[in-house]
Amino acid sequence: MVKYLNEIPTKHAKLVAWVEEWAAICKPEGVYWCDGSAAEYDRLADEMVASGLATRLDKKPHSVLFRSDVSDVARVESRTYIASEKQEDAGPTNNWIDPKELKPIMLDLYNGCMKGRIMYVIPFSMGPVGSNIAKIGVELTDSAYVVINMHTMTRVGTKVLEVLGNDGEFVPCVHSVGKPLAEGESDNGYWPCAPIEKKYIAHFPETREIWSFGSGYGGNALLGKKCLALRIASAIARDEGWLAEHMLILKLTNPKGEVKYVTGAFPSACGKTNLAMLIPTIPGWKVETIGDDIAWMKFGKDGRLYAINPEAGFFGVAPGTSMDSNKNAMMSASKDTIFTNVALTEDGDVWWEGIGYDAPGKLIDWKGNEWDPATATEKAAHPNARFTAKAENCPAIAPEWQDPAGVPIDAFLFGGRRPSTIPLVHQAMSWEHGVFMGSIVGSEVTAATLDVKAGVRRDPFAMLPFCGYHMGDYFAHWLNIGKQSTADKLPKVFYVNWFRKSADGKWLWPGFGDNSRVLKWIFERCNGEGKAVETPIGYMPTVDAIDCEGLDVSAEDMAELLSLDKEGWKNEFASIKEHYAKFGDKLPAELVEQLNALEVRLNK
Ligand code: SAT
Ligand code: MN
Repeated sequence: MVKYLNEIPTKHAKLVAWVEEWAAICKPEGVYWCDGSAAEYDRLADEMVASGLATRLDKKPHSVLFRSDVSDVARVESRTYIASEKQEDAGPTNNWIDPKELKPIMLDLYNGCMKGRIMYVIPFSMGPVGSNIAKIGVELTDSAYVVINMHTMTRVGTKVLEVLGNDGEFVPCVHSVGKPLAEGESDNGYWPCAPIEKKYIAHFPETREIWSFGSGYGGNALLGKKCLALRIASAIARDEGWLAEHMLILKLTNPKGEVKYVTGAFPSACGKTNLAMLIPTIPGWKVETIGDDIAWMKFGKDGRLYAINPEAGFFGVAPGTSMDSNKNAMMSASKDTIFTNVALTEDGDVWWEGIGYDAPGKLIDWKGNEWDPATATEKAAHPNARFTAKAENCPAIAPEWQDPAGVPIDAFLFGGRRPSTIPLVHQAMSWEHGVFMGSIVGSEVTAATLDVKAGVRRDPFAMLPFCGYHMGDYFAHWLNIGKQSTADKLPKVFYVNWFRKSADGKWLWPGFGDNSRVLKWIFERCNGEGKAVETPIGYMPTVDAIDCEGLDVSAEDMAELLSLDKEGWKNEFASIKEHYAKFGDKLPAELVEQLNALEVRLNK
């Protein structure tokens, strides 16, 4: 028998039956239906502070700090699965496992996994409640940390159940930290999770289910984010003819008050959140934020693509975020914030590497140990330490960020960290060329920082860990999207590179607020203005087309940033061909044609 801790707030028979089925498997102490209220958030946060799992921050109003287990600090791609019925539907970029094999393994783990804990039922909406682009999910979890994070990152509770009605569709999401408690046992203030070999973050694209076990951290546990809004949604979007993308959304306003909406896909560690919240260095221009991580886009009746941000908050990387690098993110996280794995100061504030000032004395580091700036040999904050902050607390949030109709997109940006070859900005000559650009997105990695060989790590559309189906089919889907409208209505596609270095290894471009100069050219191009030359790789700005007023970059450096590196591009071909070979006969012929045509143009 299921013990309910509060009243069942819905008459949705299928939902209630599903909750009871999982309660019978997981065997929690009781089942609690979340209402999404501020009182619920405060009560759960207080309980976690009282039990020692969280620390109240005296210097940050209404904010708490958590320290995770040292084994549970990030998404684990090696334990993330696409369990489609056929292996070829998961494709070469995903871990595939037969659902018939995985489900019994996981059911075994789920059996009794919530003993001694509460099962929280979280009805949530990805996207403004009731928007026709939004989707509803329901997450079952035994982690109160997950509940309060979901409060900030999604729209939770009663209003969602109202939209769901008695028979609405929802994506079922099951989550457990995988650490049942024996009679009388408690967590003793330690972050509960399961060892790595028992962690599973599983997606069933055909049945649109998510099962997660063993981790309490970020995208492994907040199932609305990467699991639903990207992996499952990408499969739904393919079937329904729309786009679920790993993209920021920004609103760009020129001095005349004209507006363009821009989305951008960049691999991790390329400053996506910084770009979404950028403060322009050129007078009269304004950037406002719609979203910093995910965009869902559907065609409107007018043939344009309209985007919503399915999230309601930011799950941002703390280290490196400062008043200089991203003032708007710092302000967003100045109150009502959940910090995870940052360091704690003696006076109850947070600190991390790259916060912009030295540690103000001794700290407690992310592992809970004393940390002395004079003698420390390790970092005080984990490099993947996070802040969970409300979008509504961002000073740069656009007034229309919750418009259920979405915002019409004018331009797509792709980019990565490329110290050589790729110019500051170039524009695609057609939709197909734009899809080609997205398909070859990559970032340079050094052997020292990642367990992969040095060179360009291709991360097509920045979706490598997030595409819920075969990447070759995903490219084909993008090509199909272009056939559903006309060039004048489809977003223009641009490839940007803020990370170009000179031969002697110094940055050629200052980045951050000065990226607004490139956004200005993109804005002009969307208006059919902006000076450009046609080159073999696409349209590039003429040297005088980028607004350099007040910019501290020499004319030679500017020329290099905007030059076509023919030799570099020739080397690029081998690397692109190697990348494309992975997709076998699922690689669309249009992309091979794009590559061949580029090679011909460059060799002319
Ligand atoms: O942990 S998340 O997946 O939400 C963030 C990230 O790794 O990009
Ligand atoms: Mn992301």
